[in-house]
Amino acid sequence: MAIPPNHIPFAPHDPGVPSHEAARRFYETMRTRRTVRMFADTPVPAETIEWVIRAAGTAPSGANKQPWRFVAVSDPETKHQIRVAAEAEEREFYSRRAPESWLADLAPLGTDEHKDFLDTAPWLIVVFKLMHTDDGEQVYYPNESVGIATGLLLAAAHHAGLATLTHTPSPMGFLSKVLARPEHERPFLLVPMGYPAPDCVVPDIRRKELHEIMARV
Ligand code: IYR
Repeated sequence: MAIPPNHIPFAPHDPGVPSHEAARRFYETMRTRRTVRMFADTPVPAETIEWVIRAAGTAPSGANKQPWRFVAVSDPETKHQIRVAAEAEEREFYSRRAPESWLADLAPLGTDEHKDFLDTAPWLIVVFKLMHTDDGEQVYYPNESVGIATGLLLAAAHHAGLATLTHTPSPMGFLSKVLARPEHERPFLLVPMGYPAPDCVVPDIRRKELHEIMARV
């Protein structure tokens, strides 16, 4: 068959075991991922973070515009500035903005306006969505694209033995300011990354069973 313009042969991934076995093993790895709010201050090499971000950058995106930027923060001063600003927003959220029903839904998670982890975690990965590319080109499905990339980021970190937290201080505009990001980058998610604290505990939650999340036609 003639190769169409701009195309190259595809090299599929071979898991080396039957697909159900490969899929099961990946599930067994991923099922141990938990959102963690208690981090150790143990350093994580920048090289690890770079590989994790490379993995995130393999995500599909609308028209392959790759509308994301991952700002990796390890500077203690900057982390602290982020903590101070995030806690100010969160204080508003917990004391005024959040309706009672939302606070009731959060109660089992034990979250509050104290965000020690923003100082403690060795890395804060701030995920930005690009409203247009750095060259001014249009982007497509940026929310879907950056959402998928962030999912890969979490999976790659977990695969490397690192814990993550998907943190959504709201509104997140302060991140653009503190990190001096250009106008076309919009804060999407704040992901503290590092090793869990030795005494780390997590909420006792359950994941939905397959029949609850899957329908078959
Ligand atoms: N952003 C706040 C509140 C919060 C909201 C949801 I939805 C959560 O699942 C967890 C927390 C905070 O980070 O505390």
